[in-house]
Amino acid sequence: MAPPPVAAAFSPPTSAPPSPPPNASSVPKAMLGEEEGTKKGAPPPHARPPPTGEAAGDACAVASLLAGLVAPHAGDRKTVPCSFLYDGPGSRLYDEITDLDAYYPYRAEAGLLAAHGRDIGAALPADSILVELGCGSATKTGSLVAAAAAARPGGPAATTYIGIDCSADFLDNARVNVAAAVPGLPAQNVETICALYLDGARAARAAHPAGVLAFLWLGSSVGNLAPAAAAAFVGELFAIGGGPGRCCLLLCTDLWKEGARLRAAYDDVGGVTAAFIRNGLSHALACLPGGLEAATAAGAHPDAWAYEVLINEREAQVEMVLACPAAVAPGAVAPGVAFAAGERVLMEVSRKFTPAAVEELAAAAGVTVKARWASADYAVQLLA
Ligand code: AVI
Repeated sequence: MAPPPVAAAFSPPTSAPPSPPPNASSVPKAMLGEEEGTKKGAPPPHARPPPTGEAAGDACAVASLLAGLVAPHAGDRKTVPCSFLYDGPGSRLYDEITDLDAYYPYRAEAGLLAAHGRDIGAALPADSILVELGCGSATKTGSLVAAAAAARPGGPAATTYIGIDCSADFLDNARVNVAAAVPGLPAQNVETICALYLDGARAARAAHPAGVLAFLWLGSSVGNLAPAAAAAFVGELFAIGGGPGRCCLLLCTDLWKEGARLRAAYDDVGGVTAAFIRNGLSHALACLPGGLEAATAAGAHPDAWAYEVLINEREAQVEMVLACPAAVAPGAVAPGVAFAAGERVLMEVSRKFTPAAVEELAAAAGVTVKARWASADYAVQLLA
């Protein structure tokens, strides 16, 4: 079990987003702190918990959970914050997802970084300190750091990498992996911060008050945030960094594509994603007073909920939904919570981007897209 984040685990949502999807009903501001290593020892950065979610199980996360289940606006689906997906079993299942042939985003990002790493590295400010959000074991980042180091006049000796993660185990791996990928990088130039994303960014800024920070956010996790939440997060990150000129952000995003591929990626034939999503519901119900027992007694154990993937073209997002198999009486799992037979609960949203959507996100955060590298499936952009 990874240690809990050392930094303050939660800041309350700053504002409610103006519109659905309901998974954006709060702007989560911390990362899970209870994740365990996985079958491969440590998952790739892509397999990281949601970028900014509260630590599921903490009081604030339970409050968000209740808010999503008790009284959605008329016509809105009930929701479970996606932070509940990433407990120990959930992280292991997610790791399995990244191995699935149908789950293309992980390989798409790796391919894009391999193809354009040199250019991307050279586009980062020559004096910038590379600060990776949710670095995990930094398996994909090493080559990027090497490319950035090669592009600067001082080479690796003039390069500093800071990995931020809430798992000390991952951070140990990150140190080793980055050092191995960048010959000549002095050991003291590889720093790690065990913290939540924004807290880690603050710590990086405090440790390097005069430096330019180049934040690296791999994994397309921004897609798990609704537009308003994503913009709030990016805006806050730039505020911490000191604004454009003093920091920039390398943002990786999955691209909108035809429904069949999206469906195959999120509704795999082996049912791994379904198990991942049902596990999130189990985790969430277990955090409520009536617990799983009450749902089970009503005939609504999470294993009996039907998994559905909805391709929402209007919002350009994949929606992962569970349908309740049987009515659960008001108050059985928690005060004010009831489920009707067949009722759908939104468990996760995965937004897919177009260049225009990234431009919109940047503008809403008060920054600009300065450069973009893309394949047919995936994109990396530099915001400053
Ligand atoms: C973490 N995140 C980028 C994944 C995604 O593709 O949205 C989460 C995921 N959920 C089901 N499969 C993958």
